[in-house]
Amino acid sequence: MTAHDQLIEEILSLKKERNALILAHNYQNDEVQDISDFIGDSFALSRISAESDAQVIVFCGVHFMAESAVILSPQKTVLLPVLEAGCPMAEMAEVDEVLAWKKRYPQAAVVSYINSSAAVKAVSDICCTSANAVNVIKSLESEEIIFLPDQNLGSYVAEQVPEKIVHLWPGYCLTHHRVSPEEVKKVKAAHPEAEVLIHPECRPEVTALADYVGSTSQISKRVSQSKADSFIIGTEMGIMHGLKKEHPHKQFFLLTPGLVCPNMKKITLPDVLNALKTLQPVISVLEPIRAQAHKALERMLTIKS
Ligand code: CIZ
Ligand code: SF4
Repeated sequence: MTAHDQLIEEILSLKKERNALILAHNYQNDEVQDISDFIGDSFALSRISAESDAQVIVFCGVHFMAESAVILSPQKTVLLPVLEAGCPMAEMAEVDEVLAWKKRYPQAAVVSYINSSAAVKAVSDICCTSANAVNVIKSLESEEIIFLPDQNLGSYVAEQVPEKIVHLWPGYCLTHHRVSPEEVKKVKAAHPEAEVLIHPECRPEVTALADYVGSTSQISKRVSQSKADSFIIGTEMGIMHGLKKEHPHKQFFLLTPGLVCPNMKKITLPDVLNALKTLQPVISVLEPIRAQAHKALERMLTIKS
């Protein structure tokens, strides 16, 4: 047995002993995805966590995702194997600034993308994911919206819902924002037959060149439903692992090698083992904030994607 096999065996046996569930985001390292019980987007994983009987959740993702799991099921022990795995975009919106914007635009409803801290969700009217953002905005009575923190998802949504005034927060995802339209044109020229699927966290001039714009879950669904044999994937490279596994006869090209989120790659198998051994680091959200953030997430649940 190799050291790697031994590590996996230890993780799986400790997982059983602890009655733990291992969840991995679509952007996680391949080997972390392979030992997980479920792979998905942040919201799907939080729901799985809330619905499961497991007492311990090992959330392999970034900080705001583990927080969302705590918001939905505070009675569980939610572990983030590497505490420093954060989302720089979520950190671009702080509560004080959000409160200042609310004062500046008193008529506006605050819509926070799930990539935000629990404290920011707590001062928002409703949350959204990249899959349901358009429907969330359409559902609001308010004509004016503060959309945070992603300016790219915000402008994509604003374009689809022109009847609303959308005040865009100036945040962005370092990984998706750096994709250029030139890179898209180049890869399209190299694979003209491939369908181009791009995440809305990319800049508007990039998504304008896509055949389909969607979240990670929507991109996976689109691949399953499409008749095309090859695809150019415009989101974080971790998603390629699941796509290739699920569709061995289809071809996938990553839009650019720069589509790597360093924070998503921080968690390794030894970190997962360590979290199971020590039951640390535990993610917690203070109670008044959790309950307020829960309202914003629950309100989102009433809207279909
Ligand atoms: O909510 C998520 O999981 C993120 C960050 C991306 C997506 O499209 O699934
Ligand atoms: Fe945050 Fe972008 Fe990494 Fe997602 S890919 S966790 S939005 S930095």
